[in-house]
Amino acid sequence: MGERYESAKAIYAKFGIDTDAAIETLKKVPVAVHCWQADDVTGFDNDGPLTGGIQTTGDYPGKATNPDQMFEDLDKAFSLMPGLKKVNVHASYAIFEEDGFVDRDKLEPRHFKRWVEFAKKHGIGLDFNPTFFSHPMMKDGLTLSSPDKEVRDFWINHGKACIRISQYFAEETGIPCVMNIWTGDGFKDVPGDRMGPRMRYKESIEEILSEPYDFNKVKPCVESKVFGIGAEAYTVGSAEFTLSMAAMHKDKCMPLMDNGHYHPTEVVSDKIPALLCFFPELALHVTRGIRWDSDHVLILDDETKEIAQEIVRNDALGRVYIALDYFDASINRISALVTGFRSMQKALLNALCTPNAYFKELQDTNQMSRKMVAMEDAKMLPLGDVWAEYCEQCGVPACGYYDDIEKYEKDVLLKR
Ligand code: RNT
Ligand code: ZN
Repeated sequence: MGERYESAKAIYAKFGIDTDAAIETLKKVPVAVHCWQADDVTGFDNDGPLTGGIQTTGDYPGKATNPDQMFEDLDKAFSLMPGLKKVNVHASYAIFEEDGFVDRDKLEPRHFKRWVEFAKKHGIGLDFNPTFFSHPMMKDGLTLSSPDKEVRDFWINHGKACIRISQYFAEETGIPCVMNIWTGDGFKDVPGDRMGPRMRYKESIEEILSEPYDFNKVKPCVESKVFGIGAEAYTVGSAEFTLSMAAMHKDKCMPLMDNGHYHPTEVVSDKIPALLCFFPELALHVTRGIRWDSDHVLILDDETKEIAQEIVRNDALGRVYIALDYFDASINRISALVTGFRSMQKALLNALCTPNAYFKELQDTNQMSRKMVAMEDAKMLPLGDVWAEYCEQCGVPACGYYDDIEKYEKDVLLKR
């Protein structure tokens, strides 16, 4: 334990904060790392373009183009991340090596065996996502809400297959699997019927959720969105739609909020405590939108800090499933994975080292001026020294990790 940590610990203690306890708590909070940052959301099951209203920009060299490279990159990224991970897998990352290709409606647990092996090697859990995009059965921009029954049935069967795979993940790892339902279904221009697609979407999701699963192990959730690229006028799975969906099926699914998916002045940090009043559990995609749902790499910005604060100060670390969701193809992808994960961890550590009980007391006794001053003072506490101690205990560098990534780029990525 360094001198700087000793001194920081004493400073925090004056504010009633036990930094050792904060470090121990943080070590147990899982944050799901999204595999799709490693290959620009390409996946292993198709050669087509990325569709569904999302886009990656940039052509930085060295992206993972097969399972071996994916696992190699995730191993490298993990070696620079302190704390507890999960891996978030999309159905498009099925691995067919042994038995040949099957379409998404026919996927089976065996197609994800290597993901389970990877998780077991690291002693971590897996999250899962049906992939309702980058596929020819997305017809006229629609999947589960299509007016064509054949299209809907294909995607319903995909959703059901994904429930079975999620159950397999949970059983194999012993850790619950969050399974997120997101579709880019929507229209570029003003629709002539807004409710029809939503009724079909509702019925399709209900059918997917009729597949048997243990809700203690499989945690389906529904993610909302305000708009997508090419679907600017209307999104079927809007905020009100998905929230109502989750509320009506509280015994078998949860809401998922992606902080890139709201109007620019709305903040997910404020929505977390609102939902915690009603939902036992909820899920997040933490990202960084710039002007719109741009999925930039997470950094330690104000909203990331505030999201972490709302989880911690409401004692909800056990009720909120935290996952990352961004994709930047213009920079080194290992640096994107590592930096985003570390930013979330820093935000959580910051929250755990904040005198929130004191702020609450000041608010409840209407000492608002003192609260403002105290909150500003807290921003100057020596968090960096606590972070350095945490990283040391986790066996990763506290900063300056890019040299290591650059070496990996030279030795591995640029040789691909
Ligand atoms: C898209 C959603 C969705 C995807 C992933 C790949 O806007 O945020 O979560 O990013 O499923
Ligand atoms: Zn998302």
